[in-house]
Amino acid sequence: MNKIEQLRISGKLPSPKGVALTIMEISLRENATLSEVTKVVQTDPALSSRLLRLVNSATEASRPLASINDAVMRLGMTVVRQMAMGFSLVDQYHDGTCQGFDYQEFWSHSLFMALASQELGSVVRIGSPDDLFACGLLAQVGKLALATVYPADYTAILEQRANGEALLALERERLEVDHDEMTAAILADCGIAKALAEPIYFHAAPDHADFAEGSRPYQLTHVFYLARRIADLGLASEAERHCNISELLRLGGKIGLDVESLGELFDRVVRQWCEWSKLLKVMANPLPAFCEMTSAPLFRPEQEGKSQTACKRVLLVEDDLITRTIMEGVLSKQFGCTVYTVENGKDALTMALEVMPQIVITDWLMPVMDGLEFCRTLRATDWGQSMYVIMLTGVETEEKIVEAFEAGVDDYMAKPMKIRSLNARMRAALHYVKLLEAWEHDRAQLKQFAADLAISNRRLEHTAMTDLLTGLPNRRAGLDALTRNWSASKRTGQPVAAMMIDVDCFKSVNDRHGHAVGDQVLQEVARAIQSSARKDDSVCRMGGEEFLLVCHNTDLRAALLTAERLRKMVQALKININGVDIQTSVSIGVASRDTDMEDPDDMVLGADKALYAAKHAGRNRACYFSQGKTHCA
Ligand code: GH3
Ligand code: MG
Repeated sequence: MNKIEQLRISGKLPSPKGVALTIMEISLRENATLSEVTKVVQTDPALSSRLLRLVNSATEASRPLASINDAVMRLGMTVVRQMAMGFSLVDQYHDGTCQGFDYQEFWSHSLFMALASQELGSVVRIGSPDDLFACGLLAQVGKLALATVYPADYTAILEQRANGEALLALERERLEVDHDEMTAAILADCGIAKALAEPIYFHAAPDHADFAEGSRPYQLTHVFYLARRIADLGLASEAERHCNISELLRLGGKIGLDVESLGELFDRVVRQWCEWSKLLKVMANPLPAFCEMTSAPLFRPEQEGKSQTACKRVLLVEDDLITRTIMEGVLSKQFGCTVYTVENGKDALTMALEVMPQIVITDWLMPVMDGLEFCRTLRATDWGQSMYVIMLTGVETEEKIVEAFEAGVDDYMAKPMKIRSLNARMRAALHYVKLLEAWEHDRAQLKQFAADLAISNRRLEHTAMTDLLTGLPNRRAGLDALTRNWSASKRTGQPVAAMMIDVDCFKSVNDRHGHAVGDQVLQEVARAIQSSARKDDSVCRMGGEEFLLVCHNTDLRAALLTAERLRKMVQALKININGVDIQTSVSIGVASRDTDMEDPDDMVLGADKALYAAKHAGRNRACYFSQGKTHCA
């Protein structure tokens, strides 16, 4: 028996109580009815008002529902069960005995993630927003479970301040089970479908899942990950926000959300978070608008500690041993910098190219190449532009200082060098380096963001023109192709023909074998039509079981021959689904561009009339439209 089974049997896993438990029991019965569930919900005013809030938040634009009966009907048995379970856990585990576990913060974050999942669900249209709310709320419930079952051990684990994979490994090592496994077990108990539970399991590290790119589980995993990162931003300290925002922009770009849409979504989630927090008695702090966060200063210089300035590379160019030794000591000990020393401008150039220092401190008067020439040469290179250069000067006349600045230095310092003065200069230099790094980081993020957005736009464009079931171009794309072919035909004088193809008695396939089998039959027919088309022809699914084939440079006679060949091909198709042979046929209406047709719509209309005639004449045949009349062979 595995660890989770043991815990389940011991009754220690967080589980719903009272009304929520009754709802779970009813809803898992086969003969359960919604009105039974409604009656139980009505006995709990808190649950009733929360369900009403949920149902009304998803339909903000339409008339709000006021009756719990309507709300339960709208949400359905599964969502009501999940929400009752989720809310019951929030109420019961507001607080607990695990010292290291912040229960308030946990629910605050979970609620934020629930609302972000719900909003993303309606923007990306990947699942029912209500379902996603429940998933978001419970996405990390395994942590609560570990805190509940092992309060002391989990406190010790949390004290290690591990995150992500490291935390999971620590949990497995000490408790033989990790919070992701616990979450999966609780979601299964809640009756959350596997199609949602699996993406939740992988959501914290989407790259670890091997879902096919673009598939529904893949998209759901990324939506949950983004929802989680949005919640992280909601609870982040002011100093942490900047990193979070850059990543959010990148993730948003991946699913086609630009900065503005992401900002609007975030602000909506924050508003709802504040409202919901009152209903659930969960902590929520007011947050600035998204656009304010993105335009906030990157960091405050006064917050800069030694740790932030550590490991900067400084190139010190000084021929005087004593000055060099003192400065090297200050720079490495006081500022934690890595210091490279050389004695003249020529060696300094070689060293600068090798170690790419962020800061250069150089003496003026030196043998071989002096500081001024070194600085000029440095600034003439691409790689030496952004280094911060401080010049040491023995003579502090205005003329000399101007000369130094003209050579490209950023600052100067008088000799003999004073430690206080060096400290002040270094603070300014480090401030510059920090800003430069933040700017470079942002630029890299924006570049990545723009690239992701471009890819996702191309994907969206493709999706907008493609029929999901058959993979053929959809009606919109088909009509575009029709217009293009029509114009080319007018321009070149070459003929063009259109065929409307409709599966015969398709409704009875659905009725007899079910909709899923009907879908597969449609896919087979689509494949047959596609394979019978020539390279320059365009095929599309017009909708339902109807297809349009536009034949380039084809007259009516040739089109009729093609139609007949296609008809026979479909009739001969052996479609075997789950061991059952299904036979089908198509009726085809053909028309070609005629002198009395004004636009492509006239040609399609002609093909439509011919299709109607083919159906009327008994189906499984091709008829054509010519000179205002339909003809069947
Ligand atoms: P006819 O020979 O006159 O064309 O009869 P029919 O049954 O093919 O036509 P009808 O218009 O009566 O029914 C078409 C059916 O196709 C009804 C609709 O439910 C079904 N249908 C439309 N789109 C899809 C789909 O994507 N998948 C499945 N499985 N069925 C679909
Ligand atoms: Mg049909």
